[in-house]
Amino acid sequence: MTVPAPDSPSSRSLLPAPGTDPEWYKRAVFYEVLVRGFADSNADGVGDLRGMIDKLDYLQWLGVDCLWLPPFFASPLRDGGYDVSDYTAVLPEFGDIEDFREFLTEAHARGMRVIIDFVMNHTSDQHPWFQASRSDPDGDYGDFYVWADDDTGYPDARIIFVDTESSNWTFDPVRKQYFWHRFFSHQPDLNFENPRVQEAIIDALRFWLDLGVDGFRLDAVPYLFEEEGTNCENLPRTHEFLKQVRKVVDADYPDRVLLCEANQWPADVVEYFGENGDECQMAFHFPVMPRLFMGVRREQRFPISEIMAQTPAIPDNAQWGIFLRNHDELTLEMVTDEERDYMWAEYAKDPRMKANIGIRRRLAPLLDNDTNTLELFNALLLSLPGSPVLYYGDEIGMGDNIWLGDRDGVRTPMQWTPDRNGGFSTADPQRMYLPLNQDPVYGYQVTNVESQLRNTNSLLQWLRRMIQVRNEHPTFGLGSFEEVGSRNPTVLSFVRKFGDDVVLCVNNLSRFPQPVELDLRQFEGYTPIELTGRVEFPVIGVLPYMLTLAGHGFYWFELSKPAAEATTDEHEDWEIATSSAVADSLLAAGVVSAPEEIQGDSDTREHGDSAGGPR
Ligand code: TEU
Ligand code: CA
Repeated sequence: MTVPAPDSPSSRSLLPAPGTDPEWYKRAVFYEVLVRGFADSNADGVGDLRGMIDKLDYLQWLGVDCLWLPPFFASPLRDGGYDVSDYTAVLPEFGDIEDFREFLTEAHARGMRVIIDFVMNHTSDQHPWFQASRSDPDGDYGDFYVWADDDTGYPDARIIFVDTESSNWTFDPVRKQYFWHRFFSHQPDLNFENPRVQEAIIDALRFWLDLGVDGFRLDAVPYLFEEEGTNCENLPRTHEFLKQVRKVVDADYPDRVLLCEANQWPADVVEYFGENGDECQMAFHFPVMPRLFMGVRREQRFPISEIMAQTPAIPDNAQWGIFLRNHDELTLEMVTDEERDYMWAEYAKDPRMKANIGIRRRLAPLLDNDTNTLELFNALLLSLPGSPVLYYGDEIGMGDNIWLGDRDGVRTPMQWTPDRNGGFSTADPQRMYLPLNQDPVYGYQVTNVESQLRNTNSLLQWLRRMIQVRNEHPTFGLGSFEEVGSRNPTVLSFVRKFGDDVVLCVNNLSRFPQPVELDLRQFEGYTPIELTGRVEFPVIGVLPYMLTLAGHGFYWFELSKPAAEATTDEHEDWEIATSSAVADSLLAAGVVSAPEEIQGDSDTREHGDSAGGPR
């Protein structure tokens, strides 16, 4: 399978010189890819770093700017690598440091950055630190973990992996004490009260920064410190330590990003940016994700509007990371109990689809493999404020396997071709680290990169085109977000503004065609140009702007400024505006609630986008 050469390799070949593009992450499209699941270069049934190198041309062709690699460090792999037994060693199955160095070089040569996962909250119980801590309590590592004589401490801390854990304490028969763990009992939490732990973690971060990684996805950061009488999440000491990490990165490693994973409510997550933007540059926006699925299934924009309205402003140098799916279950930790029941009822009809507080399904099966819905969700991912984070395989609509354990059903091998093992590996099929999907709908025989490369109407080709359109408009990464109201609750509309780069996004969350009247008076005289076809739509007047949308349809309009001189009919328009007929329709469209609200004076014309529309 040959990947077509990227349009203009030269333009993307060189990354800006270090220190010259500190906020690259605000314009970037991220792509999460499991080393274990992408490509097997040595026929042992396990993906590896050399396999990743073989697929960099494909990722460059797709148009992604930064690759996020979940943990590939030494690990017993009991939690997908998030149980690290050596922070500075590559798991031999995946390759070695030289393989990683070459992977980094080859990615950078193609203009793609690389961030790697870093799990600082806990290690594997197989980590030599823990082995030493349990066997020699008074030794150097005796205080590297959180030990106690009983399991009564921190009772207000919730259990995260409710499917497997009944307590956050586990008794260790060697040390005859209990150790603290927020996740699996084989993942003891590090004791960040111990300055030597903090040093060891920063040393490990420096190891990878010295190698040239462009940043880290900081795993499970809300849980670094514990305190009696609290839920042991988002504590001030945790923020202090992350600010320390940021200082180190800013001081010695320019243009590197810290993307934190804090599965928390917006008000708590924004703290991870630091009030002066001195903590993490990026944070995942967990609460918006489930509300996209809720809004579309309820065919109501309110779940999305509300969470956007509840999302506080963030520091100038900060950026949200937005995603639809990732390597974990679709988490429902940040929704209300009724919303969680609704989501389970709608999206997890088979109990095997549930995992912990969430749903272990991939994007395409969650959306019943409906092309329009898949395109709508990806359009929202690429247009809502924040940098989009794609998940490997979702670009071709890969399926899942709910018969596999834990979250493995969404971590199956990438499907490249209809050939043996989907072109992922030439090993015997029974040797795969996880079986490839082989069902009639999502099986690799039908859902694979090769067939979609050769089909210009495939999801893959469509997504690539949309990423290109997004790259032509910096407002998607850098612009403000302003929802545009309308009386039709099934339509979510918003404007992204960045200087003259103004884009109106109109999204039909319902499966049925919908009409909508938008209050675009602040853009009176502007011409909407649809971005995928560059077709001009009627000039915006003072009347509500009428649009009709296909089921799950969406529009991206560039709102281009009117030519300087006002045309005659536009003047007449304005005069008419005051007439009663117009008043009625503005009332009918719910744009104003009383006639006297309709302004008579002339100033709206001049200021264009600063008057009228909702803020
Ligand atoms: O997950 C951390 C975490 O907070 C989880 O609750 C997560 O938000 C939830 O599962 C959402 O999907 C991280 C990793 O993403 C996960 O794979 C690891 O198992 C976990 O840390 C422990 O390291
Ligand atoms: Ca391999």
